[in-house]
Amino acid sequence: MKWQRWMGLVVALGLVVVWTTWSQAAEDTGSITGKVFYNGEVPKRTKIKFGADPVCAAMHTPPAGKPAGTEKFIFNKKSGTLRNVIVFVKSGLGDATYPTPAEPATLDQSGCRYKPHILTMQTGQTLIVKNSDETMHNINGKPKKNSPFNFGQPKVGMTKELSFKRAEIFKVKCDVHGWMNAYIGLFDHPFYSVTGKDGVFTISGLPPGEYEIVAWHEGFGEVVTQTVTVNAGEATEADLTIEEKK
Ligand SMILES: [Cu+2]
Repeated sequence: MKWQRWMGLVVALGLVVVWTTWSQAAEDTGSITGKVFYNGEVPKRTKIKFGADPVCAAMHTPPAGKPAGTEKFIFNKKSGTLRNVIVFVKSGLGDATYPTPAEPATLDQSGCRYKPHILTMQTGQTLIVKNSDETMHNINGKPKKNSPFNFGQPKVGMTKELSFKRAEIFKVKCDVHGWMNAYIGLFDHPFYSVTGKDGVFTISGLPPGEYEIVAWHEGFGEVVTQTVTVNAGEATEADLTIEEKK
């Protein structure tokens, strides 16, 4: 047999092994899915005042741009749910370790806002901080378990790579534009999800077992904890409710 044929055979066998492992993994694991409801008075969502920086203001003034609402508390009226809630596995994983994603996470400064407002990623993963605006931004982060950072990106197109060793959730802000802030959620495993417009979270790929999941929101902190059982090949439903702070 020529070497090309041998190579072909080796590649084919490799693919079979990869596929089998992947399909077994999908069958052997389960997921947790649900909605994060909010019960209480809904604070009024106002428009961000971009006036201080003419470049920012222009991007949010019709007809060229559109106004944007404050990001701290976004209630999804139709479903009664809350957006920008991180739901993650807090305990139950034991000593297992997980590979670091090769894909970087990106925190973009665009339209004088951080996108996304809530960014989740794994420890060790690369974070690309980038400036898509033709104005000066500054990225000031004060994590407690990782090294703090504070740097400016005065020009459009600038990028900087960061990475973090320890799991925690911390705030990032821009000292030039007082309304600009974001949160970075770092986890030492891949089991986390952020609620969107529908308030839904999904955590998949979990080995069968009992887990403690937690909901975190920037206005409430770690606010709801629930114990959930995961079975292989099943999606366990777990709705969470955040109550108004009184
Ligand atoms: Cu800024």
